[in-house]
Amino acid sequence: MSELIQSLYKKYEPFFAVGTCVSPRTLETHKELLVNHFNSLTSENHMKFGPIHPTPDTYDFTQADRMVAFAKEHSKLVRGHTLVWHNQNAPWVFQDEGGGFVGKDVLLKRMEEHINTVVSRYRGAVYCWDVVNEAVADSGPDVLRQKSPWLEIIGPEFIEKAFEYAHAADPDALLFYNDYNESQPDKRDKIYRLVRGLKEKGVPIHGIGLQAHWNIHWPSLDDIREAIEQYASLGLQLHITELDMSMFAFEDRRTDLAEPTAEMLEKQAERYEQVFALFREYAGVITNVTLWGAADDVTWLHNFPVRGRKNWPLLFDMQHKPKPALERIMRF
Ligand code: HAH
Repeated sequence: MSELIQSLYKKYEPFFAVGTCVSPRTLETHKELLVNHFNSLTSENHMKFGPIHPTPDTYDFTQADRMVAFAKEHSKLVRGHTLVWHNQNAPWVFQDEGGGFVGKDVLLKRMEEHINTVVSRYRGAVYCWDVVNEAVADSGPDVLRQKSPWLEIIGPEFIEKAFEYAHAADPDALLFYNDYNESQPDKRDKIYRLVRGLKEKGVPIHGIGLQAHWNIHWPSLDDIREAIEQYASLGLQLHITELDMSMFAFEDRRTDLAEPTAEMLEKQAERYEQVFALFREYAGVITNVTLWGAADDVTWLHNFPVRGRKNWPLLFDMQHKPKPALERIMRF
């Protein structure tokens, strides 16, 4: 019973903050879990460009304001997610009046206005921002993901510009580059080179976000450790920003499982235990570990990468009860 288990975030207070993403719904449906077990909150969707800035002259801060107020009321940190990404944008951003791409100068102006408005509004309330999300290519020789309108219109400097605008809007906010497959050696090297280049240019960047969308088979503990070591060598702090531990390999197409098997739950508990032990080892550089969901009933992985494939990747189950994984990361 969650009443009987010790608070997750309190147990980890000597090491790092422990967070989760939230939605307008989970602020209500998962309130008890949020209040008792997490001390950092990230909006799963409502600070993204599309939801928060749907048309050129309108911002919709309703849901973001609500979660920031909740965080304030319950003394939680807030991670801002995310300012510049190739997904979940409002289509107008990249378009001119004829429906074609806008020019570089116009897009830079729009980006600056957006970042300035959003970051200024939450100055003092949001302590860190995922300024640029997922700009690095998954495979192939290119460092940067080629299919991004930000890159296509502005060129590679869209990244440094985003950090400069964010820093100007809130000089106290910690600014992060955030990505997934961050522990996969080829992509890890690209992320490392990108961030090293930014640091060398004096771009205001303070951390790397490791999304950590992992599963019970992958990535290896050695690859995770290697990634942490390499990123940490840049002298930045690291946040684990979107941790979940899927029961399936990425390419597994099975959709017939209604419940996790006992073996899956055990394997997952073992993996969570191992990765949290590793995070504690690096508590000097890792300052926040955020899960991508408070409990298994609200994970994005019920529909990604396979529609309708039920998944159980988090620390609390469908009924919000502690799973074996939670018990194991509390035992040290
Ligand atoms: C993340 N992308 C995003 O950062 C987050 O905003 C969203 O809510 C969910 C996941 C992860 C991702 C991936 O693991 C594989 C392919 C594309 C995107």
